[in-house]
Order: sequence, then structure tokens, then C-alpha cells
Amino acid sequence: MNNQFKHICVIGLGYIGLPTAATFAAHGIKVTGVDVNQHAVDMINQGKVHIVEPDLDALVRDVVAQNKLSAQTIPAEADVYIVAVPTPFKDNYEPDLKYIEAASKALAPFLTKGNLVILESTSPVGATEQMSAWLSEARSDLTFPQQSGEEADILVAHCPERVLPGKVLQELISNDRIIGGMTPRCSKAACELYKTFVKGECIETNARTAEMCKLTENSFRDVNIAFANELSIICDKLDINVWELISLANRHPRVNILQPGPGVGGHCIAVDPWFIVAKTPEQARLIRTAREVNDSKPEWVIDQVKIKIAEFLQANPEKSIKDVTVACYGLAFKPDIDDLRESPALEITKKLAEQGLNILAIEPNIQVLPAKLPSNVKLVSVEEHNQADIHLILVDHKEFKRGLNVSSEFMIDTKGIF
Ligand code: SAJ
Repeated sequence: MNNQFKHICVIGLGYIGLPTAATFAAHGIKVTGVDVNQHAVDMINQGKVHIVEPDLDALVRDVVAQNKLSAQTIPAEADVYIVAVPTPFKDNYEPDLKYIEAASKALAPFLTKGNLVILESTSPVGATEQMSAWLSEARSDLTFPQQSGEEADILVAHCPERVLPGKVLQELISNDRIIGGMTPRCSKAACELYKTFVKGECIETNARTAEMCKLTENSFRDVNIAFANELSIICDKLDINVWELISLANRHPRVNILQPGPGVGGHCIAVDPWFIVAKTPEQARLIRTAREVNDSKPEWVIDQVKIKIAEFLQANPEKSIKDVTVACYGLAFKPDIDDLRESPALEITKKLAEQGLNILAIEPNIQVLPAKLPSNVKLVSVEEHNQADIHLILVDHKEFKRGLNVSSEFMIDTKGIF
């Protein structure tokens, strides 16, 4: 354990902040977690978690029981502050830094000379400098890297998280970590901190490059998925099986196409590329188009359902549209998680329900349907899937991959499971 950092204050106890806080605590550092959500704070203090992530519940239970992690709604004095709050975009796709601003203003009163402040939230280029400016505005008695460089009282760095939901606890430790200090001294201090538990390499760079690096990784994936999604639409027109096509093309040693699906969801890949587009709208043409291709995929899937319904009614002339039941397999944004954020599966289910169809939602990872779904959507178990006429596979959850007893005639398989 590094003796320099005895107490860390993690601001934002969501999908990234809580696993990070618990992992530092498990490595012997005292951690105070901070969140504006009183319910989350209460749960954590009881050793429970408010999010689903494999093995996180046991880890939090242990570190809370050992008094290494506790939660509260306001920051505390510490050696290090880690900001892990959401960075959504506004209606015009401009990044919204209001949570970083609020976190900066909340932690500023507690800062003392020698503290390290780390921004972990995925952020547009320039956000770390902006955070440091907010801190400096609040604390004119202290110096910051933008004014005093290596001599600053407070060290500031951007260390973007890069972990995959569903594998967060492993990837936090095994992934390489990009460490972007506002000065080399800031990078070195942050590097020392993450070496507490990171087994991958901690690579030092500057804050702007670290910000852009994170956005680049997710944009790369978005562009590749857009390519796969475009291929799936082209193949549908040409009567070619896109899954077979991609697996054949990927046998080329330098081709690695990702998989098509109903669209791109989650709070990362569907959001981060817009941060590049917002800064450089003239230049980021491919990145913008990829976003548009992926965002338009749910509408294409809905059109496919309409075509299937017409075929079903033709085959069953005694039935009318109000008799048709559509089963939507999966609401989450990707397999084997409960996270519905920016989920194309949820969006498609909602839009189909709004057209008055009877919908059976089959989502083994949730117990209650989100309030935004209309009342003609019923949450049912996998075993009840046979009650439907049309089967729409939206997520490749393991429960579906084990096999479903339905005819392929009235199935739309957006994930290529069957
Ligand atoms: N998807 C496809 N086809 C694919 C792969 C994914 O349609 O071949 C879809 C998924 O179904 C999902 C969306 O893309 O809707 C995003 O899923 P994902 O598994 O690609 O990524 P996330 O959003 O869970 O996590 C990403 C990861 N980034 C990269 O892999 C470059 C993760 O490492 C980041 O830490 C995370 O974003 C983040 O927090 O930014």
C-alpha cells in the first residue's frame, strides 16, 4: 500500500464510483464515498449495493464491515478526491458538465495543500482544465496547475475509467490505465495512486490527450458497430445472412467486424462520440455519421416488425391487429445485465407498445417494468414466451441463448442468436 494516500474521497457512487471506491478500500485505503442520492448512501452504509454488477455486493459488504468504506452526502477532508459523476449531453448533443461543476464546488471547501483531485468521468477535451478552474475560483487561497504549474498546491489529473459493465471488478485491476495529469508531477502522483491496485500498465500523458483517448476508444467501437449495422441492412436487401457474412469476412487476418444489433445503447458508446462532434463538428464527419447510423437502427427494426405482423395477419386471416401479441426478448442495453440506460431494446418495446400492440416483455434481469412503458406491456418470464405470435429478439441474454421453442417464421432475431 502507498503511504502517501491514506484517505480517498470518491464523489459519485454509480457504476464506476462505487466499484472504484470499494476496490481502493479493499486495498487498505480508507474511503469516504459521496453521493447526492440518500437512498444509495443508506444502502452502502448497510453494506448493500444499489446497482447490479457481478461480485460488487460481496466486496461492498466486506469493506463496509471492515470500516474501510463509508458513504455520506457531503465530501470530507481527504488526501485524494476522485470525481466519478455522470457527464450526459444536452438536447443539442453538447456535453453537460453540470455534475462535474457541482462536484467541484462541493469538494473545494475541503481541499488542503498537497491534495490530488482526479476526474474519472468520461469528459470532453478541456473538462479537466475547466474543473481545475472551478476549484480555483472557489479557493483563491490555494494555487492550481493552470496558474502555478509544477509548483501548484493542488494536483489535478484526468484518469478515465475504461471498464466494461459486467466485468468492472476484473477490468479495474487488469486494464491499462491512461493517466493524464495537468503537469508531469500531477501524472506521477495519480500513477502512484492507481498502482495501489492496477495490475495493467499506468501510462502517463497530459489531461487533454487522456480525455481524447477515452472518447476515441468508444468512437472507434461505435464506428465499427455502425459498419456492422449498415451491413445488416444491406444484407437484408440482398438476401444474405449477415452473421455468416461477418464470420467469413473476419477470417481475413486484418478484418475484425463487430456484430450488428437493434442499435447501440448504454451511457458510453451512444454518448461519448458526440463529445468529439460537439468540439469539432466540421471535422468529425465519420464519427457523426456512425452515430446517426446506429441511432436509426431501432426504427429499421420497428419496420421489420410491421412487415412480420402483416405476414402473420395474411397467414391468419381470422385475426386482426388487436389480436396480435409481440414478445420482446430483452430490455437491457446489452446481455446479462439489468442496465436499461439508453437501451435500444427498451426504446423499440416502448414504440411498439405506443402503436397499441399487446407486448410481452421478457427481461430476466429486472423485477419491475420501467414507468415509461405503457400499460399494454406485461413483464413475463421466459417460460411464458409461447403466448406471443411475433418473437422479437433484442438482447442476447444467456436465458435466450439456451434455446426458445418458437418457429422461425414469425421471429425477428436482431442479435443473430438463432
Ligand atoms: N454492441 C453491438 N455490437 C457489438 C458490440 C456492442 O451492437 O459487436 C452494442 C451493445 O449491445 C450495446 C452497445 O453496443 O448496446 C455498447 O456495449 P459495449 O459492450 O460495446 O460497451 P459498453 O457501453 O458496455 O462499455 C464501453 C466499453 N468501451 C469499449 O469497449 C471501447 C468500456 O470499455 C468503457 O469503459 C465503457 O464503454 C465506458 O464506460 O465508456
